[in-house]
Amino acid sequence: MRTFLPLLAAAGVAHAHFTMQYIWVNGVDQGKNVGIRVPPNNNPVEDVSSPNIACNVNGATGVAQTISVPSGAEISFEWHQHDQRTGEDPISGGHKGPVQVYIAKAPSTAQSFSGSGSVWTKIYQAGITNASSQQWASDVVNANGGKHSVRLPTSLPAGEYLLRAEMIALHTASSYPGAQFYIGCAQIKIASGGSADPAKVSLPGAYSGSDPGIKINIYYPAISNYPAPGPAVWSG
Ligand SMILES: [Cu+2]
Repeated sequence: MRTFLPLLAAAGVAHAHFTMQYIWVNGVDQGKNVGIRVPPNNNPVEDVSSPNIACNVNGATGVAQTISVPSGAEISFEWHQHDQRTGEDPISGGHKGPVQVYIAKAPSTAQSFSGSGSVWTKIYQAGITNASSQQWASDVVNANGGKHSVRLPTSLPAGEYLLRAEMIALHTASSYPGAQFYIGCAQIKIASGGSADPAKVSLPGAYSGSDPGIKINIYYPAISNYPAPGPAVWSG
């Protein structure tokens, strides 16, 4: 029995996980979990070949609400560890890593769209945000009330979409599996837009466990230029 005690103690100080809980549109909070495919708990996805890498556990199934957004809207994503907006760090500060955002156009409604197939376009990425202090995008999110933002390209066609925000915690990523993928998908409807048809990737498919941004020791040597996994950002 004695030998279990250190293990229990170690588990007690493990970093708490987190989920995406709010979407903001042009600075307006849309409400808790509105339009969001909520996973059953705050655990990360670690298997990049799993269908869960698209929209988290149970994320292939739609929810009733789809959020209307104007063309070119600024969308903010807000993450928390637990069912509370205050009283603790939004995300536990030990979770260091990049933030990425993808979008996928639904053939019909966002609610009926699973997000499978070659449908995803990356529209945002941030990795190391200050090399000298080894500040990560996740540190900025934590300091910003759990929020990060992206502006939707105005050239996106009108229609319904899945928006996929991802925070990858790399504190245990020196071997694979180890990187922790925190994923939140929201259903949005863009009323008007352009006619862009950007390059797309599939999830799973775009990531490999040997990607240098997924299997990575973030503590040594110091990172000056993080090799973000997945495709290049499409800026519209
Ligand atoms: Cu965690």
